[in-house]
Amino acid sequence: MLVAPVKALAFLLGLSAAAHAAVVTYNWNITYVNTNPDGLMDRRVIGINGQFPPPAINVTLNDTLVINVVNQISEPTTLHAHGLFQTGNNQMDGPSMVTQCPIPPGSNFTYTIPIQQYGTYWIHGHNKGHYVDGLRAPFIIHNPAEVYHYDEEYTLGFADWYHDEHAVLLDEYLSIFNPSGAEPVPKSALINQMLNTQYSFEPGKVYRLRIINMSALAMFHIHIDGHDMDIIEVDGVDVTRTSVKTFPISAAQRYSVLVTARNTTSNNFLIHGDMDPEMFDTVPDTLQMNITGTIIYDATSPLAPTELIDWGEFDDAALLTPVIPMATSPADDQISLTASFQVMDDYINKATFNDITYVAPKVPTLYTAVSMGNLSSDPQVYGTYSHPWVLKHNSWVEIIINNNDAGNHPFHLHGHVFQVVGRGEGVYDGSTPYTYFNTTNPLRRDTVLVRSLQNVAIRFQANNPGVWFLHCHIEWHLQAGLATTIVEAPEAMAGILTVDQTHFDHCKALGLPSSGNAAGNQGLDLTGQNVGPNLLPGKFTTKGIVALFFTVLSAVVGLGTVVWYAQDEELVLGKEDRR
Ligand SMILES: *[C@@H]1O[C@H](CO)[C@@H](O)[C@H](O)[C@H]1NC(C)=O
Ligand SMILES: *[C@@H]1O[C@H](CO)[C@@H](O)[C@H](O)[C@H]1NC(C)=O
Ligand SMILES: *[C@@H]1O[C@H](CO)[C@@H](O)[C@H](O)[C@H]1NC(C)=O
Ligand SMILES: *[C@@H]1O[C@H](CO)[C@@H](O)[C@H](O)[C@H]1NC(C)=O
Ligand SMILES: *[C@@H]1O[C@H](CO)[C@@H](O)[C@H](O)[C@H]1NC(C)=O
Ligand SMILES: *[C@@H]1O[C@H](CO)[C@@H](O)[C@H](O)[C@H]1NC(C)=O
Ligand SMILES: *[C@@H]1O[C@H](CO)[C@@H](O)[C@H](O)[C@H]1NC(C)=O
Ligand SMILES: *[C@@H]1O[C@H](CO)[C@@H](O)[C@H](O)[C@H]1NC(C)=O
Ligand SMILES: *[C@@H]1O[C@H](CO)[C@@H](O)[C@H](O)[C@H]1NC(C)=O
Ligand SMILES: [Cu+2]
Repeated sequence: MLVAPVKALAFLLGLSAAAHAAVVTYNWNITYVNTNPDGLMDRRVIGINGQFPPPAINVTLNDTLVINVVNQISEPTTLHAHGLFQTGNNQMDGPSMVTQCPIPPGSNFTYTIPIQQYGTYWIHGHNKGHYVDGLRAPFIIHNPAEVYHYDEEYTLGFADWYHDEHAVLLDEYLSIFNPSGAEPVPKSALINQMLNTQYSFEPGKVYRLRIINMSALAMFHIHIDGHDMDIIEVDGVDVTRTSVKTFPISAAQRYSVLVTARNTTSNNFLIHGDMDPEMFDTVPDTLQMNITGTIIYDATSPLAPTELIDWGEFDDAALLTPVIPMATSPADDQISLTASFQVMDDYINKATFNDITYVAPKVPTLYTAVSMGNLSSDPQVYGTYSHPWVLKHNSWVEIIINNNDAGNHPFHLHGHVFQVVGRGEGVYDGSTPYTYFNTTNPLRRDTVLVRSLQNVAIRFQANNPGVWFLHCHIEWHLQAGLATTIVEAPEAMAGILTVDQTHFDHCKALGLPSSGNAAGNQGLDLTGQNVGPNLLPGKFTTKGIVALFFTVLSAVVGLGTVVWYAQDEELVLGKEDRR
């Protein structure tokens, strides 16, 4: 049964006859569903109202979106509307233990979100890896005054797909038996969590394709046989029309492209999403790396052959320019974050920013911010392992994200689009002047890919008081601790932010405190705060640990396994060697 969203008119006080806004209500029971989306494996997934895939959300600028959630799965869960600013509405942002206690099984929570922006977004679970198990859907916000003309639109949500549940894979990933931190490799990839999607095209029409990467791990390269793509939107920001043959899209990023239909119906054409093998430690023979949807002009026409495409270089920030210009300002404060993976003193390979692996506090950080009075400006109250950064209201902040790892990482900041102002090689050490792309009108987006052994500088104005999570959007890396907490303008939260009683009821039901500092205490007494693993004493390097691990293992398992060991060591160390 598909439950249609309920649209109701909300009357605006005031004189404007033209502007009206609707309250759009979705009733979403979060449920388990048994299904076989890739045709290879029946499994339990997380869906909505007994349906899979979850339906897309479709609203218009200035609407109010209401999602009545009933948690009917056996674990606490939350929803996060990715890319929404949630100005004055931080309590509806959704990341578990950052802005809310998760919704206990059997309980309800209503997400009420005034729609203050437009473009292509997505909505997904933000507790544990619920989105990897299917709890993700496109979230489209229409602008009645679109910048570009088009006749029709389609949304393509690309995602990787696993056969085991996230919890099972996470146990294998964050394990002493995986010292190199090799991520679980997906079994397949899907468009809109289905196989064989089709998009009907008519000659003469212009189509807007909204392309969303809802993956846990994989990066895709997009191209369409026989058609050019003109990029017009990046993460909700309209950009100057730019024609491309192919472009890469990292986890959580979105692009809209305009595609002009051909003049004849004599062929049908494939839309390609090719997974980038660079992300995977091993590529199993059985994995279908390249997936396709089909543009249908005429069901009886033959398929045009696949064109060979050179992925080439694609530099989003150098290529694309926002339609609504916004100059950058000199930064009042600069934060430097260095991402790396290290075997910690629990002998598990964890992700760190500045050698700290994120561990959620006992009290969701937003509740600490609103309950600590003037101490809320002191980062100590948020706990060591939530890794907080307190920003002053309306200051301009530059964050340099250094990627000191062999893999590429897409970093996402909640509550903002930031300016991508610069990019450099290696770890920025502050000694040389930074080379900026463009301070006149830099690209703005909410998820930026930082390639291996490079750094990216982002800037934004701290004009959205609230607690905003900053993290890698590869779900495995978030679970490994690649996150930090931005506490924006706590001194300005009073009078702007509220937290409803339902939040506190959920904490109580889960046996969690809902006020006080990160440990649930008063003042600066952090006794009993959640603590993470720490770095091992200096002389142990990750590479050393990996080698030691296999040496010990081979001694334990015996000589009979020498060949197997040698193969595996090469495989595992291959990743380290790229450092
Ligand atoms: C949305 O609301 C803003 C602020 O009230 C108003 O200026 C704008 O015209 C509205 N837009 C639409 C499409 O209703
Ligand atoms: C959600 O589940 C409740 C039972 O808890 C049921 O009454 C209701 O009809 C369901 N709603 C939808 C939209 O499926
Ligand atoms: C989205 O909503 C708009 C406005 O209500 C409607 O015209 C359109 O058909 C909807 N699109 C989808 C895919 O449901
Ligand atoms: C939760 O929502 C469902 C469906 O809307 C309703 O039947 C149920 O009474 C609600 N439960 C609580 C505890 O509010
Ligand atoms: C989505 O992003 C991931 C991680 O960045 C990437 O590996 C995958 O190929 C992307 N998918 C698409 C369709 O671009
Ligand atoms: C379609 O045909 C018209 C008129 O012949 C031509 O101007 C136009 O470039 C063609 N468009 C495409 C996409 O081939
Ligand atoms: C996938 O497509 C790329 C080009 O985009 C090609 O180089 C590669 O060989 C293809 N892989 C498979 C397994 O077909
Ligand atoms: C915090 O507020 C208290 C009482 O409201 C006041 O006594 C104290 O001086 C303030 N502390 C700081 C650091 O402003
Ligand atoms: C920066 O962007 C502006 C606006 O798009 C453009 O006019 C200018 O040439 C760019 N400057 C540089 C140095 O790229
Ligand atoms: Cu990552």
